[in-house]
Amino acid sequence: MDPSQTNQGVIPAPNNKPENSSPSLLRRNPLITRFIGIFAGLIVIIVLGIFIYQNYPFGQAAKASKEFYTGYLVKASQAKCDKNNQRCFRLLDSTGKVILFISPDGIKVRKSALMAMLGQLVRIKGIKIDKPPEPLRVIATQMESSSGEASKQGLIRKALMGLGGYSPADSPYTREAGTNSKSTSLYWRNIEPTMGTFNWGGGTTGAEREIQLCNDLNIPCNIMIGVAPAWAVTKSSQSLLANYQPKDKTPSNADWYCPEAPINMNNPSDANDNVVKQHFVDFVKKAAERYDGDGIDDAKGSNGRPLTVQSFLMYNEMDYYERNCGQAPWNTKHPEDDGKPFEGRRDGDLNKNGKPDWQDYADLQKDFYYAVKEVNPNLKVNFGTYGNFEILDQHYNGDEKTFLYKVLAHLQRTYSSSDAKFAQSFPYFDVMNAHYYEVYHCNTPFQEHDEYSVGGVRGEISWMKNIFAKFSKEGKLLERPFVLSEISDPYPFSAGSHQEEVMAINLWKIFAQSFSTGAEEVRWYDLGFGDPQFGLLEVKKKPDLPRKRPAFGAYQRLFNNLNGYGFHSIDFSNYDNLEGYLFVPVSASSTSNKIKTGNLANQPSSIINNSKEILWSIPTRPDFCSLKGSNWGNVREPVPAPPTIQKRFVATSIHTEDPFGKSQDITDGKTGDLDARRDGKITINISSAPLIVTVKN
Ligand SMILES: [Ca+2]
Ligand SMILES: [Ca+2]
Ligand SMILES: [Ca+2]
Ligand SMILES: [Ca+2]
Repeated sequence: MDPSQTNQGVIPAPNNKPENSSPSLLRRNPLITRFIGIFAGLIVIIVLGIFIYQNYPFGQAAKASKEFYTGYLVKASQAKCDKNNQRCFRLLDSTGKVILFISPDGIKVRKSALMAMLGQLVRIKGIKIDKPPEPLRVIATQMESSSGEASKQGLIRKALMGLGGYSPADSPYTREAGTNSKSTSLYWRNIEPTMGTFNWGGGTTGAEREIQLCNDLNIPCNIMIGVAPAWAVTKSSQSLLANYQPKDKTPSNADWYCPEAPINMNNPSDANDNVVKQHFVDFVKKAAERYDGDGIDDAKGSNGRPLTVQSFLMYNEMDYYERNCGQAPWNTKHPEDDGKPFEGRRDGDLNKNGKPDWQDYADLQKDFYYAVKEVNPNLKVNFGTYGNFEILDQHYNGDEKTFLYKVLAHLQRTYSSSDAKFAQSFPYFDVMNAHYYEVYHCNTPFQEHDEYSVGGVRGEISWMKNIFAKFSKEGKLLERPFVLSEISDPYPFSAGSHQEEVMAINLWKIFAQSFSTGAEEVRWYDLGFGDPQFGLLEVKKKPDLPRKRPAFGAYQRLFNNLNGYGFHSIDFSNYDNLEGYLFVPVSASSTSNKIKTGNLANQPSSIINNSKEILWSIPTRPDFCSLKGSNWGNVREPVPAPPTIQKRFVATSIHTEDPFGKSQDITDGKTGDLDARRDGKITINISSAPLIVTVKN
């Protein structure tokens, strides 16, 4: 069969049948006309009846023998097949999430037919669930290719992309790059340097200028609260911090590298004692009241209107496990236990209250949540920006040893009985927040968790969803929406082949993969004023102007393409050698559209005709992560080199663009159309460098 019939780009052929030009016989004989009318009516009723019978379950018996599963048929990587070659096929939904594992032995179709259907939207009938619960092994008696399911209504969310870290509001580069999602930080230390004295800055501080920019652009602003003042930290932990100084840093830099210990929670032997925790909660309430725009104690912007934000979270990368330098003091490990940096170490108790600091963080998260909600229930509370550090290969010691799991488990265990509002409030945040760096791409847990076999950021989000699903809320598995507040692929990280051009290419790839996870906002770290290795700009010492890296242009081009678009589905047309992510326009007046998921062919022409696909070729999937090592310093390159493949788009005209600004308009049958025919399709080469292809019909 023609594979293009099940591709995303299929447009239903217009009905070109000529009108019946000779109705004279029918007009002459009304009896025949009536007979034909009744007959046609009966046919319609029968067809409709069969359709309803096949697609809607009737009663319990029908539900129990549900026989229709529709999804994209793919092969699992060899590593995931068991000895008997079971579960080697899978059925995926349009986002790459697994619907069913399929045993090839149980499918009564020829192997060659099965192979021909790979990557296509297929419909499986006669399924018998052989071995519940998950993972399902299914015995399918029939399998057929389906030209489009698309019956499920999905929500297409506007892709919100921005810059994480420090993207200053007063820099022209922030606006030039483009942003519709933003974060900024409120440092407790700067605002309340001595207890009870507040210096908010009245719209002139960095943080309030950032909020002003969000408000000017009408985009969500997300606020990180952290970095305690010295008076809020136990004295004993301050001296303890000396042990955590990086050896290569001079004492004068210590303040930057080790800014704080966990705040004083309740340490009877310390002069500051437990008043500090209440001060923190009061500070959070003041901040929330200042930026909720409800007319009470609101900060005013330069235009006289209140400054408003969307969400608050507590601490950056609080799960860092070692030395606790760099604003992340809540998951330390005692080096005196040493051996390995993570495994086997005792939990740190830097604030000396007799409890592990991760547990202090969990308790504080609950207080933080209630503080913000008390001020204004419309404000969102996010989980702190989770760095996922423990999942690095050498530190990963099982899901239940990770900071995220331990915090959730502690909150559930401690407050399910003692907090009357537990059922509504658990897990004490509305939105999960995480960071992803491309050097983690091939980490084992990430690789295992992405059913589409991309791994990387898709695997990371999937892994975290899996952690959530170990807990329940109101009788259902716990779920939370996600924000990726930092993604990046820094340059230069180590010697080797990693180049600034690779950074630009990977920027497109990681953003596309990130949006396919359903993340509500995705931000690149960063513009360049915070950390030179990560920047879109190479910021030199004054008075030199920053130099734009290729990634700056790549970011800007991606923003211009995706602004007003939302992720629709993964392109399964060449599962083995293609990664493709489809985006469709979202109505300008809202942040999301109800839209048909599944096959793009079933969408209205207004959507097909303006769809965009970000796509590139890949080495055959199971080989993708064959490169050894995956930690900082090891640069991941696809092994072996990806092939150049041909891809056909159903279109009369397309526009292609690459991360470096090279673009082309191609018309069916004209220059650039590799099939050289005017056949309603345009054929182009896809290589490992991504392209954005906009269909223009
Ligand atoms: Ca207020
Ligand atoms: Ca502690
Ligand atoms: Ca309020
Ligand atoms: Ca053509």
